[in-house]
Parts: sequence; structure tokens; C-alpha cells
Amino acid sequence: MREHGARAIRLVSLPLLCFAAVSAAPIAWADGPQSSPSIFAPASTPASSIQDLSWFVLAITGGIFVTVGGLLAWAIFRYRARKTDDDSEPAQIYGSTQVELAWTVIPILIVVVLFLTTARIIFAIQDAPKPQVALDVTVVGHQFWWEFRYPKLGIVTANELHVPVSSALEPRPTFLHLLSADVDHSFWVPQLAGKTDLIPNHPNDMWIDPRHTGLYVGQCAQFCGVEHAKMLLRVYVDTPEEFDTWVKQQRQPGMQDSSVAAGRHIFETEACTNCHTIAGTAATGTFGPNLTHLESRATIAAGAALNTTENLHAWIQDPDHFKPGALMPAMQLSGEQIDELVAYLTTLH
Ligand code: HEC
Ligand SMILES: [Cu+2]
Repeated sequence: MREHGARAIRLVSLPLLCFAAVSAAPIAWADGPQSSPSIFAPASTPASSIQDLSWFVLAITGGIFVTVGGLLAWAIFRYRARKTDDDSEPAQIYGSTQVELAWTVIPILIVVVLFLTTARIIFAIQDAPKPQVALDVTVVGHQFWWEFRYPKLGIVTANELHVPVSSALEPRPTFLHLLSADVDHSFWVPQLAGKTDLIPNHPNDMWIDPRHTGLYVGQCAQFCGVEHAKMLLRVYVDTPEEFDTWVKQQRQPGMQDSSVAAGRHIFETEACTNCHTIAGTAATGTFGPNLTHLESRATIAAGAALNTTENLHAWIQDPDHFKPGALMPAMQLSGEQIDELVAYLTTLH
């Protein structure tokens, strides 16, 4: 299933990665303590392979740096200008086959070793066989949020991906099929795998096999428009039981609570239905996130804000409040209408 060619896994050089990992950390992750998006704490096979490779490359390039820097420092010190120097030209030496061979052959060998190790790891990740038990998820990048579809489970959700833990005894990797609805995006959860781009009309694939339960954060790693920086990712790695419970709940149609009928009516008669789906209602839009189980998510607007009543209110009143340039319009509703809408939305467990 994995085709070669214009694949977009990129093994960025370590200094860049360090910088990215450090600079990504303080961004407004919407809530308290959780794993940091660090490439130095891999929790999944592709991420570990990339980390091992990075250390290997760093060791070799570090060795080159120390050798060349050391020789340079030694030469500068040893042959520094002295008062006793006369102004005569030093001896001019031309052509030494041995020296020239050495500085041609050694770098070539180093490059070959780096190339082969890198290629081996790229192919090991790309060609990993897909076991029967693997979970399939289709990821669609949108300006500026993530859509997650579980085709075999009939689930559609947004921004917060749930996957089962994949232990050594019971491996259960998740295979991600990456698509884009508009422009280039890049799926990057540093602890789980390298970056892979979501390119319009060019599906890519990647996989993760998280070994520990917990929350892993990441973000879109390809500039995709004004709100690119607020296109955050949350991957919840669940125990098999938690995952089954989550699946059961996500497969239910939207809650029908008669006490919030007024809010539901507003939702169904305003343009909300053009862009949002709530299973079991007339709303079948797909331009925006599926709201059927909005309350099962901790955040809204791709991690830009916590999913609280106040934030939902502020969001519907004016999405630009959290995300200037977000592609949901301010619908010019009255405060009362928004209160009723929010009362309805908060029943969507
Ligand atoms: C023109 C299409 C459009 C219309 C109309 C629209 N929305 Fe949205 N909505 C979006 C998009 C796009 C997003 C995602 C924005 C982002 O995260 O960048 C969104 C996000 C949301 C979210 C956050 C969901 C999440 O999980 O992050 C809520 C809640 C929401 N909309 C409610 C509404 C309500 C209520 C209405 C009607 C009053 C409405 N929307 C009308 C496009 C629309
Ligand atoms: Cu993006």
C-alpha cells in the first residue's frame, strides 16, 4: 500500500529540530501539565528511529567539528605571527597525492555511511508491514483544523485524535492516510513520528505505534495560512478499554435533549448547518469540524481555546477573538441566541 516517490517524510537536521522543539513548547497549549512536544522523548517506533539516527549523525558530525576545529585552533596558535618573524614567504608546497586522496576519500566514506543509515531508516519506516489489527485513520488538513475519519468505525471527529496504545505484547499500530482539503499542511507530533505533509491530490501515509498511554501534543508544521500557528494537534493514546468506550460513544448520534430545543432550532435555522455536521440532525456540512460529540473534546478551534461555556460563547460571537483569520464567520447573533446555542452545544457529549 505504501508507494514510493514524492514522499514527504523529512529528517530535518538536528539543530533545526532542537530549535523547533524548544520554540514549539511555550505556545498556548490550552491546558495544564502534559507531555511536551519533544523529539528527545520518543514514545513510538518511527520517533525512536529518528532519534537514534539523529544521535548517530550528531556523533559523526560532532567528531568532524571537533577534529577540524581543533586542528584549526592548533594551526592558528602554533603559526601565529611573532615579533621575530621576517617578512619572507613561507615554503610553498604543491601537490601531495596522499593528502589529496585522504581528504577526498574520507569525506566520501562519511557521506556514504550517513546516506546509507538514513536511507535504511526511511525505508524501514515507510515499508513497515501493516498488521491486520492496525487501526486506520484518514486525516484531512483544513485551514486551520484537523479532521479525523475512522472509515471502518464510521467515526468523524476533529482536532483530537484517539488511538489505542500499542504494547510490545499486543502491537496495535495506527496507520494514518493523509489528505488535504485546501493547501499543504504537515502532521507533526514529535514524540510519535517525523513530519509528513498533507498535500492536495497527493495522499501520503504514515504510522505510529505509541507505547505509553497519555496525551501527546503536536502541530501543523507547514505554513498554511494566517492561523497556521493555531493549528494544534492532540493525540490521546488510550488503553484498549478506554478506546473501545470512546468508539462506542462516538458512534452514537447527537444527543437530543428537549430542554435545549431552542438552541437546536437556532443551530438548524442559521447557516451553522452549511458548515457543520451533527449526526441525527439536518446539519450535514463538512466545511467545519463535526460537532456531534463536541463535548468529548477538551479544546475547540484546534487547540486555540479550552472547551468551556464562556469560550464557546466568545467563539460563536466572534471566532476572530481566538483565531483572527479563522474561516468561520461571526454570525451576528444576539447574546441571548448565543446563550441558547451554547446550551445546546454543551449537551453534545
Ligand atoms: C462558513 C462556514 C461556517 C459556518 C456558517 C459556521 N461555522 Fe463553525 N466553524 C467553521 C470552521 C471552518 C471552524 C474551524 C475553525 C478553526 O478551528 O480554525 C468552525 C468551528 C466551530 C466550532 C469549534 C469546533 C471545534 O471542535 O473546534 C464550533 C463550536 C462552531 N464552529 C459552531 C458554529 C455555530 C454554532 C455556527 C452557527 C451559528 C457555526 N459554527 C457556523 C465554519 C463555520
Ligand atoms: Cu496547517
